[in-house]
Amino acid sequence: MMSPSLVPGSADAAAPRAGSEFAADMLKALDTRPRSISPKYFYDSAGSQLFDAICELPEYYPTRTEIGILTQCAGEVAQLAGPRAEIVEFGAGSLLKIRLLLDAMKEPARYMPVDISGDHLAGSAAALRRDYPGLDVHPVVGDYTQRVLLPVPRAGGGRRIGFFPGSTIGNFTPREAVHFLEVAGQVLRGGALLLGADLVKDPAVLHAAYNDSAGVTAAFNLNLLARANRELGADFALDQWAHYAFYEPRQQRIEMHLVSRRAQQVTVCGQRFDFAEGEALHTENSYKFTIEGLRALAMEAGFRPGPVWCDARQLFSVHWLYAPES
Ligand code: AVI
Repeated sequence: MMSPSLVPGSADAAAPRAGSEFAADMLKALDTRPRSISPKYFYDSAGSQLFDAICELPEYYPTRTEIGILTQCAGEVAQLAGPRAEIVEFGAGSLLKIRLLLDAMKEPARYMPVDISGDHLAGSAAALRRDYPGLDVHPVVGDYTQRVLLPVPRAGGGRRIGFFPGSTIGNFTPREAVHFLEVAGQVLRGGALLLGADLVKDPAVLHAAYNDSAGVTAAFNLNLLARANRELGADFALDQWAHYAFYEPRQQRIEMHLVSRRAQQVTVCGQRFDFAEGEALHTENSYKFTIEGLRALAMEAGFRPGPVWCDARQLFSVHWLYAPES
């Protein structure tokens, strides 16, 4: 399983210290109240490995549930996509998931994963070229939340089908989600988007998924501070911070925070910041959706909702959304 490569900025240990986007965003987060930083900074190589481990946890149902749904619906998806489809994956995600689609589709013509991390793209592209010799694998390095330049459609090619699995859409704010969908709609004009979205459910199930008994999600959250220590010369004492994740039903989202266990001072990029006991850094939102809510969001961005597939327990949903024609 590969990490979701959440939008840009997954630069690793080689990133410059004080001048990096991570440095600027961390300093801004620490200077603002309430303190909050984008979840994209989870995904350095240590964080990506921890995310892969999360996907295997018994409590973390989304990955295996979505794979189950994709296995079931791949044939129908292939019918809807038609022959010689050109697939655009937003993020260089799980090879397992894209293989399920490619294996079901009729002569898929082209696969274009879009990701900010060239290394990530190169690895998955090489594996797919080897296994699908007739497929034109065309990685595109870029930020898929902004307008990306894709190659012109191939002569005689089929529809453009977007793929955005994993409920990564839930890590955007609703406004960011609509913006992403608008950008995707322009790229996929006349085609469709296959989108994975985690569903609203029993809060106990959600709570367990983000508070696993092995402590992997806690390590994933705390890795943000470890990364700041590695890359920004910060001095976060990791044992003085608590992973705190809870479901907020009004906003239908899991919130993850890092909470200071005591009053303390922290130095980041040579600047000192005070934390009171119990003060938090908000590190992630993970929105959950009703089927109708997700379809309404998609319509706001100009998509026309098509079929939806779910698992028997209604934990997760996979949506076929028709992209605007013009
Ligand atoms: C990548 N994303 C969809 C995951 C989620 O569930 O929101 C990230 C994650 N955070 C904690 N566990 C998994």
